[in-house]
Amino acid sequence: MKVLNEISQALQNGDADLVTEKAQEAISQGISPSNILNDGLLKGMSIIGVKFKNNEVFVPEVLIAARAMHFGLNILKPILVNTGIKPFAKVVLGTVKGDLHDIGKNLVGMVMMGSGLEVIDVGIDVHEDKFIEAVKEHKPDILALSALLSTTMAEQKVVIDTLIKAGLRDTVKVMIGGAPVTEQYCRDIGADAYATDAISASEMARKLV
Ligand code: B1M
Repeated sequence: MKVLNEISQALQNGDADLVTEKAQEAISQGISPSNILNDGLLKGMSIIGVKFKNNEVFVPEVLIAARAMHFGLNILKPILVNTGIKPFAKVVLGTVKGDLHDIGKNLVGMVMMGSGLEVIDVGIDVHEDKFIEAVKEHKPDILALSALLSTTMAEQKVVIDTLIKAGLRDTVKVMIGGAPVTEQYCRDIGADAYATDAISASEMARKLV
């Protein structure tokens, strides 16, 4: 569909205003949020990811594409989040220490909210002690840890080890995710669940509780 290609292209160009305009146009054409997301926004971001890897674009271009992605997600957020379902469980969600990637985390949070979970987002670059404080304060059913770098995924284990030391491991289920994370890694570090994307993260969260 033309408008989805335009969204993808505008995102690659880092044109946040055009992404906003085209995302609104796509909604008014009756295109589903998941199509807008997968075939527009995420398609554009994945092309940027490949170009970044191949040194065809650099951090500044990726940053402005990420900003455009946030604008697009903001247009979809009301549709993804407001399904009118009463929250049945609580999730504390954050990106681990040393990691600044938040697009995937935000998306996971939105889909979880839309499927009836209360989500407390503690942000990015979150120190293990801050996760522990959040568990003590909010008493969530699930602690959801995102990591996008192979260098920061080890922090997911640090958080689990810190939960054990604090005597809190049995009070909360731990879910992990992010591009470098695998099912095997989930088992290795003693997490309760792993999910590959936002939809399966919300389905997995429902199963866990
Ligand atoms: Co970064 N970056 N980045 N980056 N960046 C990656 C991740 C990379 C794969 C790019 C590449 O080389 N091809 C690479 C990591 C390599 C590795 O470690 N294996 C990389 C690198 C190296 C870096 C820097 C080190 C670059 C540098 O400075 N030289 C640096 C690190 C900064 C830091 O964090 N300390 C860096 C910086 C950045 C920006 C700040 C410029 C920007 C982030 C902006 C932001 O998030 N606000 C950025 C971006 C945008 C990317 C890419 C291009 C896109 C990531 C993204 O948002 N994808 C990325 C390349 C790529 O992924 N193709 C890349 C879209 C998003 C919806 O997908 O985040 O995977 P994703 O989330 C998915 C799933 O992973 C899953 O569900 C989500 C939705 O479906 N998921 C979960 C995520 N969390 C989950 C939690 C769950 C369950 C599922 O349960 C709890």
